[in-house]
Amino acid sequence: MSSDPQSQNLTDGFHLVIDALKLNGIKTIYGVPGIPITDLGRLAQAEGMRVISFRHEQHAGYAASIAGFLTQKPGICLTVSAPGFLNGLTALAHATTNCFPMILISGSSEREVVDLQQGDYEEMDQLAVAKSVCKSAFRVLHAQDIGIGVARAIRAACSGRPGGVYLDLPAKLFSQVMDAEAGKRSLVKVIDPSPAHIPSPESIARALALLKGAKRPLIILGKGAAYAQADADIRALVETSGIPYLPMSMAKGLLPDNHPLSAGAARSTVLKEADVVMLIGARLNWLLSHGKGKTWGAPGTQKFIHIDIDPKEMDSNIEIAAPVVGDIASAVAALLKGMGNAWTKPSTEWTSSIREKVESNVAKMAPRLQNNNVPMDFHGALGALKRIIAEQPDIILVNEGANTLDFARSIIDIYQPRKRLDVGTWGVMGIGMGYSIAAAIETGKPVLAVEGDSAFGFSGMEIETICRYKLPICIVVFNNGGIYRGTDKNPTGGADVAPTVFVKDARYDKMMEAFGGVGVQATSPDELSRAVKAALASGKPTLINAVIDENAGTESGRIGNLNPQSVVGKKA
Ligand code: ADP
Ligand code: TZD
Ligand code: MG
Repeated sequence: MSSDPQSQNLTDGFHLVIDALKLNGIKTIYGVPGIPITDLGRLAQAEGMRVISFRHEQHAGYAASIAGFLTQKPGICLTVSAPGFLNGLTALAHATTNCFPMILISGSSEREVVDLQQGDYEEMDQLAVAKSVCKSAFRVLHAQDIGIGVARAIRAACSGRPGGVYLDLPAKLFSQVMDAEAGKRSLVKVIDPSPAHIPSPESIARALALLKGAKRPLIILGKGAAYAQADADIRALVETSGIPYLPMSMAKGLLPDNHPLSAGAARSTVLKEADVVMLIGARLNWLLSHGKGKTWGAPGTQKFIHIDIDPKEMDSNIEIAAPVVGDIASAVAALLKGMGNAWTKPSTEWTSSIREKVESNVAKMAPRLQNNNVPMDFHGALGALKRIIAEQPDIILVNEGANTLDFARSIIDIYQPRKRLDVGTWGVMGIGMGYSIAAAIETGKPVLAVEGDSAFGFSGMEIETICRYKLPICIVVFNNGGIYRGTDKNPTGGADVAPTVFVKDARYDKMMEAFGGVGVQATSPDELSRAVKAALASGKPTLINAVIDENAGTESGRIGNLNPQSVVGKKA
């Protein structure tokens, strides 16, 4: 409340927004200041909230989205009107697509002027624009409705399938005053924002019957399972059932990647050969080839159990023999209970054949991960980072790029839940610094960001934010001189370089030094290892320019099959 004695008995829109957020346990705001929300940030800080100011709203938005994933509370992104709002919108859409709870709060211009299109400062009908990319969108016009507006936004973001919510707060709202007592009464504390969805007993029985009859069962864990924070039960389900599991990228670490039931290094074998597949918080989207085609077994030979909180997800791509609609914690607990103590584990014929495949693939890879080549290749550099994470498994790994992403995902083992954060459902570049900042702030753990040089560029300016808040983030830029590789040539022989190529021998480490952080150039895996260890030991913001052979990558990393290529008119 205001310290001005004249207004002891009054409150205003600014304070009501802050009080409403605080009442609901929200402690951090990620955003960029400006008209009309500058004072909102100032006052929020004065009232004890953490207000993290970014250089661009997109990265504040990505930070909010991953804060939502990590904490199950909506991450808050605060922006100015039209352009600031639009900059934050990409992240709001991203949060919705990835099922992360997030609220984008944007100031907006005067309704009367906007609606008559009379040309206000930063005029835009933001509510209408936001609607198509988020789960829900609300606008509050009166101070007495702020409490209910914030409550609706929180419940919409968290309940059912989590997602992005837009909250439009017109400039006039902030200076509206009302009686402080009435204001306090108008606030709403959301009780049980993501209520349990207990799956029906019939659906659990159907799933168990299918699992019981399976000869070659497989569990697929997705980032919904990581989000659900039912870590102990998920591990117990895998171990009690004895069923091999495959973690999707951000589900790595729910069980340690070196767990004897991990089929991670035998992905193509298990997807083809399993006869019953149980999906837990993973969609059958492009990342799983839609559950059909040559990645999978012959049509009709595989049956699916699907656990998801969103009923519409069932049969989205193929028939689901046993839909289990409910929240993962409740569903997994019910399955465990139903398995009891006398569950028959799958045959060792199935589990040992997977084990052998995993071990032979791991053994094949091992020598390449020890190489100390200069210039580095992806295996040598990532081998060094893999060994560091094995020694310090509470590090949060943030990862983006093409080759840098695909190689790191398969090479770096993760040992704890929610320790791998990456490009997600869209394969989006630009999450790197926003995710790193929120991961450091929300968890207090050290962060290692492994970034393609192109990927890093999308959010690179946020290294100033990292240095400003002195966050324990170590960024490793895998500098291969371009997108996928640095070797493309302009076929015309003209002065412009090819569209995928960057400045040769760029020194990203010097950028970090400009803001008082530590910059290091690493040309060998040994140097890289030493630099990362020093960064982790000091906790100082560090950027390591890891020089990677410009020939080392392949086009589009491992998803080259999705890349249409011209068959006509392409010059050699
Ligand atoms: P991945 O990319 O790892 O395969 P997806 O993002 O495709 O994962 O899938 C996550 C799924 O998890 C979504 O369909 C979402 O509805 C679901 N989900 C998220 N939280 C829960 C929860 N608490 N209980 C059940 N399902 C959840
Ligand atoms: N823009 C956005 C927002 N997301 C994208 N995924 C892309 C563009 C296209 N894109 C990829 O899919 S990967 C990538 C781009 C630009 C960069 C790959 O280069 P890199 O990684 O340097 O980050 P490698 O290691 O050189 O492959
Ligand atoms: Mg690159």
